[in-house]
Amino acid sequence: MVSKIDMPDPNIVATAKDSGVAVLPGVFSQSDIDSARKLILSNLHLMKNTRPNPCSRHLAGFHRYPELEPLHCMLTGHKYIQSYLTRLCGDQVRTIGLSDITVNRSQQWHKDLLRGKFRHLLGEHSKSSRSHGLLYKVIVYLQDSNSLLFIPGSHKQDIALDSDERAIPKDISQVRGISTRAGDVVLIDICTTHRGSEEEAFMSDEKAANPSILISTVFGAVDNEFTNIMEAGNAIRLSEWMHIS
Ligand SMILES: O=C(O)CCC(=O)C(=O)O
Repeated sequence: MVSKIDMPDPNIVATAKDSGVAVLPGVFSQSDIDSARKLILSNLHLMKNTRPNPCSRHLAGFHRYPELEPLHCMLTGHKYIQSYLTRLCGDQVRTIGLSDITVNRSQQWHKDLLRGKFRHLLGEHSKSSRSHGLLYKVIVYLQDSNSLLFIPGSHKQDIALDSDERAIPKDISQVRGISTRAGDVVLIDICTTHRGSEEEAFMSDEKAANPSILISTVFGAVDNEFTNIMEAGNAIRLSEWMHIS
């Protein structure tokens, strides 16, 4: 019998390639999710508050912290997730150091490319029309979630990366939402224009007591120019992030 691990669903692969986003349902159990939440909530002291909401936290490059490495392995070591990434990116994949944990963190429209003052590091790869289909972010929401909004097909469309204002969609009829259950996995092409929740969504006692958490990391093909460029540029951006107080 051919196992689920050997056989990525071709419809899900096609959705990721065509629209820029796809969901793998039910990859992790509720107990996996509960353990991941517990680990993050006991390590909030490692994370920064970079939003107005005092309950918001962010840790960029979380894979570097021994306490949190098991969470990165949860994303990288899962054969079923790997089977999709090799189908999407190439036979041999690796992560690039672009990993995040966010807790009650708002996120405006953007692409996950290097942006603002880091955009020049991409060279020709700043064009999504050239760079789509090569690097994918894997996101796991540690609760049911409908925060992710995106523009289908935007991973093939260039926008200027000088300001995230450029990512705000002019035609809101193009916007699609993604609803996920705790345990689902989201695959998103890093060239896709997307956003998370507004800041106001986290301004409640309920969110302070029971925060919305996501973990993510980005994969690309080994020996691929775009993989190497994003990794090198992200390392520079990450070293600046470390100095934000
Ligand atoms: O908060 C969300 O749902 C979206 C997260 C996001 O935009 C990102 O990880 O790049």
